[in-house]
Amino acid sequence: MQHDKTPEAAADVPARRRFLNTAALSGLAVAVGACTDKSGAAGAAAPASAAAGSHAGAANATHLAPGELDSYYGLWSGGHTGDMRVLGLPSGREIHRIPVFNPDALVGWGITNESKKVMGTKPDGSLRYTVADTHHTHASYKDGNYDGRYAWINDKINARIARIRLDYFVCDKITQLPNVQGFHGIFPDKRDPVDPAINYTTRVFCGGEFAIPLPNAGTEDGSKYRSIFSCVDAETMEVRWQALIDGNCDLVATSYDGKLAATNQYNTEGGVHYEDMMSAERDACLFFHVARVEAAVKAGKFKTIGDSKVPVVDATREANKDPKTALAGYVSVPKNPHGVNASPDGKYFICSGKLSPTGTVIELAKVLDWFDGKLEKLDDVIVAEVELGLGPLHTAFDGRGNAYTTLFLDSQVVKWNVDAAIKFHQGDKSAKYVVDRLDVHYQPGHLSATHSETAAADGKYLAVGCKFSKDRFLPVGPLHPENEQFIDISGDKMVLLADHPVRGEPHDFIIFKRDIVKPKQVYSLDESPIAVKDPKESGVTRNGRKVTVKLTSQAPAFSLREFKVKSGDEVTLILTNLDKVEDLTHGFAIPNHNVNFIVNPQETKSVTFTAGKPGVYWCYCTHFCHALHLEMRTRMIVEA
Ligand code: CUK
Ligand code: CUA
Ligand code: CA
Repeated sequence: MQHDKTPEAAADVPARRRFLNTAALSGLAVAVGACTDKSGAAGAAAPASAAAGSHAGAANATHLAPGELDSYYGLWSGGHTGDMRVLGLPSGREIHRIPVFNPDALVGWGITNESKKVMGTKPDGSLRYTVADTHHTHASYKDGNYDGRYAWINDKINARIARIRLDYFVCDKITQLPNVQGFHGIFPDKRDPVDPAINYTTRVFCGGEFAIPLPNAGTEDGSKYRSIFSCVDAETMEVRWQALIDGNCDLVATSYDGKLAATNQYNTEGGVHYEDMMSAERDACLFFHVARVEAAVKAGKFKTIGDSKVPVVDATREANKDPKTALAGYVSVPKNPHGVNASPDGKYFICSGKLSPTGTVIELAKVLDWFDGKLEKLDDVIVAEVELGLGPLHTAFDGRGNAYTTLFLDSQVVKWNVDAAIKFHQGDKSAKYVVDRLDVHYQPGHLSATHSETAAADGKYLAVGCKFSKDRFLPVGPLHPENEQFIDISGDKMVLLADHPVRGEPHDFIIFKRDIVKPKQVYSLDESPIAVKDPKESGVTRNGRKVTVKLTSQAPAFSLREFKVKSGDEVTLILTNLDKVEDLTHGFAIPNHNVNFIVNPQETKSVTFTAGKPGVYWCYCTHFCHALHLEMRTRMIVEA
C-alpha cells in the first residue's frame, strides 16, 4: 500500500479489507472456504503488483489541460438512480446524466408529455413507475464494433429495457418484458445468424433472473416457478420471442457471428432460498441457437402465457435432448457463475465462478459443433477452467489475448492470458497464465476496457467499478460513493491511474472512442410533430375545459407576454425553443403547478396540468441563458 499518503492509512487498509472480506463471506464461508485450499496451484501463483500502484507520472495520464477534450466516452449504468451516466476518459469527468426510468428535475423527465409517453403512464396519466434499478448498458454493433446508433439499459425491478439514441443522448423507448421478474443481463446481437447482409445489431437479448409462477397468479410452491429468456427487436423495441428455460438467467453474451446467445445460470437448483441456490457444485451457461429458435417461432412451435401475445418456445432440458434439433444447450460451469463475456477474437465466452475461484473458457466453435451433432459431450466445449482468485465476477479484454477479471473477495483485478490458460488446462503445468494482479479499492464488481467487448478492443484503459470506497474519499456521512478506478493496461503491468467518486450505484459500463458517436447539439424542428415553428403561431385555443397554449422561446423572451386560462382547465402547454445557437437551452417553470422542464435549441416539449387557484403565476426561465435570463418571464393569469 505504498501509495497511501499516511502511515495510519497504510496500517488501516489491510484491516479494513480483511473486515470486508469477512462480511462479504458470512454465510458463504463454507462454499468459498473450500475453494481457498487450491489457491496455491502452479498457474495461479503470481504476486499482487502493489508496486504497480499509482505514481505521479501515471496520474498525469488522466489530467487534461483546461479546454482539452477526452478521447473516450464511457456509458455507465446509474443503478437505482435509474439513469445512464456519460463519462469522459481518461479524465473520468462526468459529462452528462441521461434520465431513463426515473423522473429527473433538470430536464423535466417525467414532467413533460413526451417523456411520460416514453416512461409509461397509468390510465389517469400519472407515471406507471417512479423507481428503477439499472445494471447493464451495451451499445449497438456493426461489423463487430460499436456503430454509435443506440445504447440499451435494463431496469431490474420492473423488467424494462430502455433504448438511448446516441445522436441526442436521450431515451426514446422503454419496453416492459412480460412474464419476467428481476430482469438482469442484456446483450445486443452483433449480426444476424442467417442473413450475412445484416452485419449489425437487430436484436437485444434479455435474461430473466427471478423465477415466478407462469402466469403469475401467486403460489408459494417454488417448484412451479420458472424463468424466461427474451429477445427484443432493436428497432421496434417489441419483444420478438421468449424461451422457457430450466434454472435462471444472470448475465448475457452474444457471439460475433450472430449464431449464439448465452446466459449464465447460478440457480440451476431452482432454489427459493440462497442456501438452495448454492447447493450444487456446478451450475450452467445456457446457449441458445438463435436461428433454430426463430425457425421454431416461424413454424408455430410455441405457446403464449397469460395475457401476453409473445411466442414462448420450449428451451428446457427435457425438450432439447437431441443436439441436432436442440434450441438450447446447458454447459456446466462451476458454482454460481455471474459474468459471461465474449473475447474480442470471437472465439470464446468466459464465465466467472463467483463462488468458485475459477474462470471457465468455452470455445464457441465447439458449441456449434455440438449443435451440429459433431461433438458428443456438450461439456467438451470447455477448453479451460483455471483458478483466478476469490470471487471472480466480470471479465474485460485488451485485444492482445489477455483477460482481466474482477475478484470481488480479493479486491483485485487479475490479468490472465487466455491461450496460456488453455495450455495449462490441457496439462502444460508450466504455462503461467496469470500475468499480473492489482489491488483495487475495494470489492470490484464490473470492469470494462476501451472497446473491450468489440472486435476493436484497443487495450488502453480499464475502468473498475469498486462497490466500496471506504477510506478513499472525504467522508460525507454514512453513505459512501462508489469508487470508479482507472487503470492503464497498455503495458505488461497494470498501472492504477485515478480514483473517481461516483454517486451510487453504477454497475456496468462500456467505453469507446469519441469518434464513434456524432452527437447533434441542435434539434431539428421536424423531430416534433407539434413544434411551434413561428412565434406567430403562439396563442391560446379552447375546446371546452381543454386549453392549448402554444409559445416559443428566443432569448430573452417567450413569445407570449401573458396568457389566460380558467381555474380547473386542463391546460396543455407546448413550447418550442426557436434559438438555434448551440448550448442555448431555456427552462420553463410555473409556480405551484409542478411544472419545470427545459427546451434545448430547436426542441419542442409539452406539459399538461390542471390550472390551480385563480391568481397570477410568473412562468420563468430556469436555465441560465442570457444576460436578461432573470427577466425572461411570462404570466399565466388564472381566472375564476
Ligand atoms: S451485476 Cu452488478 S456487479 Cu447486475 Cu452486472 Cu455484477
Ligand atoms: Cu431563458 Cu434563462
Ligand atoms: Ca447454484
